[in-house]
Amino acid sequence: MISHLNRSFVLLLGIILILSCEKEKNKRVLQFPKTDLAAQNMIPKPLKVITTEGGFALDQFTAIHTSETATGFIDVAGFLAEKIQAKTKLDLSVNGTPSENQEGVIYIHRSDSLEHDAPEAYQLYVTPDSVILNSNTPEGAFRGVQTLRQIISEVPNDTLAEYPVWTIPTGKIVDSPSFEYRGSMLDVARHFFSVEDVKKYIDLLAYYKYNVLHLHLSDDQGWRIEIKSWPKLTEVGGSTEVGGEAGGFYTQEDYKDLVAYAAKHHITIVPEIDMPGHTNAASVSYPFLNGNGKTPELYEGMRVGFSTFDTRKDTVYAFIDDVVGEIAALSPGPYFHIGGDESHVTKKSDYIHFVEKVEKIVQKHGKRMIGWDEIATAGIDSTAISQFWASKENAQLALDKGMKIIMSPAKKAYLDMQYDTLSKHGLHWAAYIPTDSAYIWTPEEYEGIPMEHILGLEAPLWSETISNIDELEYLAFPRAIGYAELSWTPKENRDWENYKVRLANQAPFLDRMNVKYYPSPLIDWKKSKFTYEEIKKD
Ligand code: TNX
Repeated sequence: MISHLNRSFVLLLGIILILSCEKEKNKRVLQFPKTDLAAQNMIPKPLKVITTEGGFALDQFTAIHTSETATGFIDVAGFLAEKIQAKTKLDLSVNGTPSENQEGVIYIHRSDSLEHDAPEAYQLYVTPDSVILNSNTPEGAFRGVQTLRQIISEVPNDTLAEYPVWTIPTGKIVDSPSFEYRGSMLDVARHFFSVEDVKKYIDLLAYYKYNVLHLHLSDDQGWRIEIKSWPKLTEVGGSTEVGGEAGGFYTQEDYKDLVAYAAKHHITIVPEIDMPGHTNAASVSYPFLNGNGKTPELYEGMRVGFSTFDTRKDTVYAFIDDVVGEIAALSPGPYFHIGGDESHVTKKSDYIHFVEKVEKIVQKHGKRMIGWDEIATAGIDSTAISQFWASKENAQLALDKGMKIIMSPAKKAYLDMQYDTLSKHGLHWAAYIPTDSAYIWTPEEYEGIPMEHILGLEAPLWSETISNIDELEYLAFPRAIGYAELSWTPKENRDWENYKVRLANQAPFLDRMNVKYYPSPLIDWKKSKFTYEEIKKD
């Protein structure tokens, strides 16, 4: 009996055979010298790349096929078709009936016999006739699709035929991530960013194989998510932001839309409600929450560490139960982030009491708690995750408790740090982080935290100094691209000189996406043939 997988493989071979026989006469075998795929465009650099001479012709006669019954694969194929359309204007069919003109096929195939068994592992084989992307999961196929997008030539080769043909260099890629958690955080509290802005950030993160977007949804300057049982949080607490502009917030529908959009990109949203400090906006909305002894007033400055919840009131925990419950119900991911940083006006014993109580609430709502590194000072259990940002001592406390750690050291991984003294936006309290220094460090070994305890890497983008998408992009890019490689590619395969070339080659993509990246003078940026405005006019 042939298994379902084998059946689909036989079908694939059939399709390839029919197509290659029918078209033998006209077949265009694209000849070009062996290219080092990895040295050219791909970020993060895949684990193993074997190149061969030649190319696959991507044109109007190419079709996409998938394992039909493998859940999620058709969506991944649809995503690929959409992105190929955006890049080339070609409309490729997904699982259509082969037409007699059809030439090459891209097959996205579910396979459980890969060299690596991580859920996001994939293998990509490109020959002149076919592109075969194998993975055991839709996530893995989705990551492989990003690799494929990156190696499709930027412009069509117009000398080959009367119609445009894009090339995909032939070879084999075997790939799997080194960390399971590869994230960026966006602070939508200090300045609010619209659903559309966040979606664009998701598009860009997905292209570099990120799988987590952490949203910092509340802080002293603003509360950004609708809580139906506590409506003033957004009515009052959502009305301000740093610098006195109008603020804003996501309705639950907006948030669901973001969660769904992220899921389509195989990205998990991690919601954060920062407490017991960073809570001024909540306490202005509901003053009973306040524990700092002053009358809370709306705040639009940049100072930190002056606010706290009253950690000894039952009503505060009833409030937190409602908030965590509503957000957890909208968040399919496994995590809930409770903040926990810089609670400078909370007594130490109160802080510990608070974190321990909130951990139980988070668990009751079926989520695993994440908090900034200070949370490890409380008596929490090993399932909680500590996000290392500043304190080695706190990291050690987390290790002693057997907790996992997310690496976000401010000196290396903070996207809001200025590149240098000339940077238009950003802060520099932790460091200046130029593009090379963002890349040249080893999260696997940082501060002696053992690799087995590292869940992954996250690059936070705090927004005190940025208030629109252009400014967001200036700070995030190109550094976020480097963090993608640090969290996917093992340290043995990383090298700044090699990375620099691949980063330079991202310029056409970034331009096409209208990303206002910081043009670091350390990089010899590849000039795009067309400006974003010219591409849009087409
Ligand atoms: C520290 S990092 C903070 C944030 C600020 C950031 C600015 C951390 C857990 N807390 O409240 O926005 O510095 O760089």
